[in-house]
Amino acid sequence: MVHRLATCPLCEATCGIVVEVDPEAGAVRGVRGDPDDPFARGHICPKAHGLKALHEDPDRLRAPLVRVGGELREAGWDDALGEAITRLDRVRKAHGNDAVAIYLGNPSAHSLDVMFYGQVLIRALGTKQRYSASSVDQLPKMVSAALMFGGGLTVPVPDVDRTDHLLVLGANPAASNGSLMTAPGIVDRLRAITARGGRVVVVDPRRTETAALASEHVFVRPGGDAALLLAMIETLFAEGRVRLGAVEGHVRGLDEVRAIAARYPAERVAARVGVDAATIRRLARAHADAPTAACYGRIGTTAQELGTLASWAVDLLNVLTGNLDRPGGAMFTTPAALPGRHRRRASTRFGRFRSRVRGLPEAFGELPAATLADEILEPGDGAVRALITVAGNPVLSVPGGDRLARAIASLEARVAVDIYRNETTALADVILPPPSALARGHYDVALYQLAIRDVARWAPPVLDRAPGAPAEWEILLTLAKGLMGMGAAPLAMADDFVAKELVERELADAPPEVSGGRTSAEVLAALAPRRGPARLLDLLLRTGAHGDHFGARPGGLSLAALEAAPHGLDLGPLRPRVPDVVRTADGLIDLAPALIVGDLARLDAWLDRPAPDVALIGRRQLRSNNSWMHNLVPLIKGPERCTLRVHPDDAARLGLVAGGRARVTSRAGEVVAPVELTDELMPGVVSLPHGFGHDAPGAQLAVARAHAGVNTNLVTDPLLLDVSGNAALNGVPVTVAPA
Ligand SMILES: Nc1nc2c(c(=O)[nH]1)N[C@H]1C(S)=C(S)[C@@H](COP(=O)(O)OP(=O)(O)OC[C@H]3O[C@@H](n4cnc5c(=O)[nH]c(N)nc54)[C@H](O)[C@@H]3O)O[C@H]1N2
Ligand SMILES: Nc1nc2c(c(=O)[nH]1)N[C@H]1C(S)=C(S)[C@@H](COP(=O)(O)OP(=O)(O)OC[C@H]3O[C@@H](n4cnc5c(=O)[nH]c(N)nc54)[C@H](O)[C@@H]3O)O[C@H]1N2
Ligand code: SF4
Ligand SMILES: [Mo]
Repeated sequence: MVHRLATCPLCEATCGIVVEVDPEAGAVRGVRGDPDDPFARGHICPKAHGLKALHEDPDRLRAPLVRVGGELREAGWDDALGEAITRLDRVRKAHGNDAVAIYLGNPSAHSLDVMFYGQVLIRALGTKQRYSASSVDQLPKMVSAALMFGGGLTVPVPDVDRTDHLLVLGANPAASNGSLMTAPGIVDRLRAITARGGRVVVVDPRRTETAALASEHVFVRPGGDAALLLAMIETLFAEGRVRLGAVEGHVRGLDEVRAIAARYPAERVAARVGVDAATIRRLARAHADAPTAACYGRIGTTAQELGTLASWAVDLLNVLTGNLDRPGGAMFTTPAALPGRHRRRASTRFGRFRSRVRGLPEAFGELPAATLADEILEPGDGAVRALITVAGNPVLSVPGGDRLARAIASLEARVAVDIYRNETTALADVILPPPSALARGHYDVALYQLAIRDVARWAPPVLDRAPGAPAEWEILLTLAKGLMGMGAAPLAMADDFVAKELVERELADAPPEVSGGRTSAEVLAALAPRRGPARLLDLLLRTGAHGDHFGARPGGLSLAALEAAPHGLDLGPLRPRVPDVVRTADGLIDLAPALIVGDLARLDAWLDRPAPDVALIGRRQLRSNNSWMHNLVPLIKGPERCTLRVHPDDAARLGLVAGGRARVTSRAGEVVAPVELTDELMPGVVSLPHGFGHDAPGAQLAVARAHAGVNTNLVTDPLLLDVSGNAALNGVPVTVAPA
């Protein structure tokens, strides 16, 4: 029995873990927190134990599946990969590159393999039909950050360890463990704020597990955040409390913001938002008067109708109270590995083309996932005829899941790279399962960009891969080279090509010192003999902000340096980064981007529209992870979780009883779910978790099927979108009646 260090890949908290393994048997005996991880300090949540169950899950696919005569059958790797390429290629040859769509799911953000080689596959496809879970998640924040700061991931992170005042809107880190805020052990960090005399204020239509830890909880009507925050900002201007602090001289659009805010006094928005005017003004003063304060918004502020406006307003509040870019406020990271770090161009990539059927804007090269079904089902030139999903389950994650399932079933070719035969992948012609997460190296390139301290931790694979089973990056690269007509080229050669390309791209705009004056060829030679994701990571680390510049900066970071520090490195608290971090065209933070100002018309319409009788919101649960951890007994056991939570007053009014069943109906569809009564919900708001509905034919999820629940995304509406194209999964108008 040996103990091996790893990083839990299951959520954004990036907890260091110790995995007890029997390497001979390839078996996992147990998982515990790594007390010597300087960031997580031994903290884990129940999901970490799920890693063992995940590794052992008999339903987790160990061999590829290929559809033969209508049925998915086990196949060898060469055959399955060949079959996938042939089927996709046939569609491309017949209908063009844009006939093949690709959807990347959430675990992509937790996997070096998919981060790097998913992009290679996308480039090989050369398709405009790109989708990901981003557009059912954080896209509004990315659009607002790109417009304000010049980069989609230039997102300010609340400095929770130093703040005196944390205002949380639409996030439940006590269940989610934090998002767009990598902060392991977040519950302790929140408790520490109040313990040191600070305040935590939670604004949420539900009195959540996080609200229970907070100094104050304020109910808000779903969708009300932008109006609430603008009204708070109006108070700040009216009372002469606006100050820019560190970013003075680095912003533009302040006068415009003053004029905008003047239109949203607390008294105008109070009734519709569900927060009285006195409370709005008090919240504003508290934020401005605190020695330091940070405003933080998450899914409740992004996956809603006014998500981009709300995301913008969150950062505006930070700017206007002098809290952007100062310790204890909202700050930017200095990540150790940052792709494209030296690119100086502004990277607002929005609306450069539009979706064929609904004319929706592209964002960061992707189209809204809510319109994928349209692009498949609507015949004509440019219709999608094939789909690759990588680490995604859009049938359960995207609004209009039933229609999407029908659309996927109608395709000429479907390939899935996934560890499960789930509600989406069961429709595929070929499923290519990557190895267990414990059999791959791990470094959180994406999540460390959003961490509350600068940190770096590399974990080599805990277990060996099964003989003959390719790594996920090898699966993706094999597909890519096959689709580029280079199927016969050795994988190692294709990988050298990928590394060469990345080196050239990273060095193109970089000052010569980051490579210690080396040419691209010399850099490539210095990265040998590493290959795969580890080589690409080493490049980013060595040319990165903390890098060793290939020896020119002794003591700097490299993958070797991280290998020598297996518990991870703490690179310190967040530091002021403005103006360096700002990449807008003129180098100034844009407080009033035209796209966002233009969207205020929708906010006005929202304010004028009466609140729906009942609005549906989502709910995350600690022992769950979107749609894919319901097949693990230790996590799913216990009382039924896919329940409709209803306030008792609403229940009385609507004729619902605890334990009875309710039919939830929207414009888009309906589900029937068991009722749970609780006054934690704001009256007029009901809540149903997502990721359930595990009764689809063909899926191989025996445990999940026994806890099937219903798919809330049959009720959420593919037509209800934010200006960014993100789905409004929260605040869906519904009617609720006994079933
Ligand atoms: N109504 C409603 N809908 C929502 C949300 C909501 O709040 N409410 N939340 C949205 C959000 S924030 C998100 S991120 C999306 C998630 O949407 P998706 O990403 O589409 O769905 P997941 O359930 O995360 O599915 C992840 C898939 O990846 C597979 N997988 C796990 N690990 C690996 C791996 O290492 N490699 C590969 N190839 N596959 C792997 C799993 O088996 C699973 O099939 O759902 C969204 N949908
Ligand atoms: N255990 C667990 N952890 C997870 C996940 C999981 O499924 N399970 N999923 C992961 C993923 S993919 C993500 S993106 C993150 C998400 O991380 P969080 O955003 O922290 O997750 P949620 O629990 O969905 O919190 C959203 C909150 O918004 C509230 N809300 C809904 N509508 C509104 C609104 O209009 N205004 C306001 N102010 N609040 C509103 C909801 O009541 C809820 O409390 O969590 C990640 N971590
Ligand atoms: S908080 Fe997230 S990263 Fe930490 S153990 Fe739980 S699931 Fe894993
Ligand atoms: Mo997400």
